[in-house]
Amino acid sequence: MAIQTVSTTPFSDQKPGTSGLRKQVTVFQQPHYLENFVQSIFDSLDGYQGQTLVVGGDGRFYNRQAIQIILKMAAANGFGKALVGQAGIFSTPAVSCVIRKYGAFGGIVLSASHNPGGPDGDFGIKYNTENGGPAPEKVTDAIFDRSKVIDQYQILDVEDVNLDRIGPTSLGNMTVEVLDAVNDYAALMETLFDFEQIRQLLTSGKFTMCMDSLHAVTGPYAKAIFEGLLGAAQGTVQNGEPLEDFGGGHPDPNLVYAHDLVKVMFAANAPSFGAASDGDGDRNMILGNNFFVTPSDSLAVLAANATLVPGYRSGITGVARSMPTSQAVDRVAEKLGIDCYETPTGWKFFGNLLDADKATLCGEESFGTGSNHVREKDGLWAVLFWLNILAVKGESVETIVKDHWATYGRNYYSRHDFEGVDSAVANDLMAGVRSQLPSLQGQPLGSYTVAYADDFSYTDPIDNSVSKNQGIRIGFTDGSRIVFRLSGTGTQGATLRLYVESYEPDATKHDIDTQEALAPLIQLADQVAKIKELTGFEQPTVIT
Ligand code: G16
Repeated sequence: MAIQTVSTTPFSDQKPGTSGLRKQVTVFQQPHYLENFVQSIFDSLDGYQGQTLVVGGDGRFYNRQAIQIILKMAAANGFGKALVGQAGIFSTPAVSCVIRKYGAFGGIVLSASHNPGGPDGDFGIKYNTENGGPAPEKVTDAIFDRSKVIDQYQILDVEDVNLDRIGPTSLGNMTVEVLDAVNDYAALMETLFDFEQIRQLLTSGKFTMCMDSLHAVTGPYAKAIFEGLLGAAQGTVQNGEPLEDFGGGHPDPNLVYAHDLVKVMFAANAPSFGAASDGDGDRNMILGNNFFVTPSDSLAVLAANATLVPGYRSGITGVARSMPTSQAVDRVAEKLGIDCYETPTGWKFFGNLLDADKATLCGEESFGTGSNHVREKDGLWAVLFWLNILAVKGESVETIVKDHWATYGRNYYSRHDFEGVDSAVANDLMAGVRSQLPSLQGQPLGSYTVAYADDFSYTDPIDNSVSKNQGIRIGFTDGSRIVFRLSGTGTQGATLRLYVESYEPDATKHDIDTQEALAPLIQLADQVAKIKELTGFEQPTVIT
């Protein structure tokens, strides 16, 4: 049972992005690459000797190999126990649930989320702390600093662990416990939602549902929960078999990549309710019969109706959204008399607010919604939340959303992505917009007047840490906004994200096509940033 100490040299590109380290599989397959990063994680932590580490991933290509390496390194570094999902699979919210339930020291999540998988696809790794949430920036910064100077790592020279057999095995002095990947998560969901009422809805014969797991991690969870515990018809879950390459698709629940579901939900005789989740199960998309719910609206609807759901019956303490997410939830918070926090993009920024009970529900425009039940966003939780509201209200998704707009006004909202832009061009474009900010303040722009123009900076209200340069905002006096950001999750070139929002209080104007309603702002954004001219893109690659 020899502990090997292996000499290594640093890689210069191990800086975690919005959500951990994401690279092409081929990068992770380089000798020592994964090992260096894992040892850098361990070297940045204190006090884990004899403690428990949770390890799991979304089942993408390289998941099993990576887990074997991580387990052998955890054992060599002195962890006492590792909890692993069967077949190496855990959805990201399930990792968070298991860390919290078993009082683990932390966890390692293997996923590149919505990015494609397979030998030529992407892989990723991130560290979650004992609250079950993604490590805050001070930890990821420490990991990156360590990765720049690392010169050795420890690993056990032993046979691989059988990841398919549930139960404990020994790995050196560490115990590896293989857990059913679904049980603990499903049990948590049963404490939050009225399963009996949802079961009645799903078996009433009047309500039909289609859940698309996009051949990613939620397949087994969705089948066990919807078709098993809740009695939905067999076949309710489509693309429910997790595949190492997600069947060649992008496991990204949006109108472009979840095309199978979109086809079903926008057909004649479409089901009453449709939903999709992403590679690692933390994102969600919600659809009604021929109706799309924007993630920002979804957050607002959940907040407005939270007390209909058992887990939130006593009310929510506050809400939080990422800066580029629409301000729809702000209006709900105002009406409820609770605080609404605006954070940078990245679920890690919600952790302190949830721990301090300042926010109960959180959400992002990037198809992420969650609550204080775990410390990750949670795709199936959002689907269950919607089902619970639908079961109580007995109305369609479209009626619920349109009634919401009639009460609060509608925040027209869209995100335009320009993927695969040359990084230097993208940085120049952002610098060009940044340089205009001081002169824009108070000025007319098209038919709008600029109320503020800045580079978003966030001071965490709990630990006072400051995160600067989190996206350029140009806000107008009528509440409209355009926001520019470079994605922190891509692996090739740069992805420019343009977020556009305008507020319409008049219910007679709530049925305009979103792109049409936002057209003047989209044009202004191009005028300010010269997107077409600088990138050469005539159109965005993805519009959500
Ligand atoms: C991650 C983060 C989210 C973020 C999203 C997109 O989600 O956890 O907070 O909104 O990336 O980030 P970006 O705009 O930088 O690409 P996931 O689902 O990829 O883990």
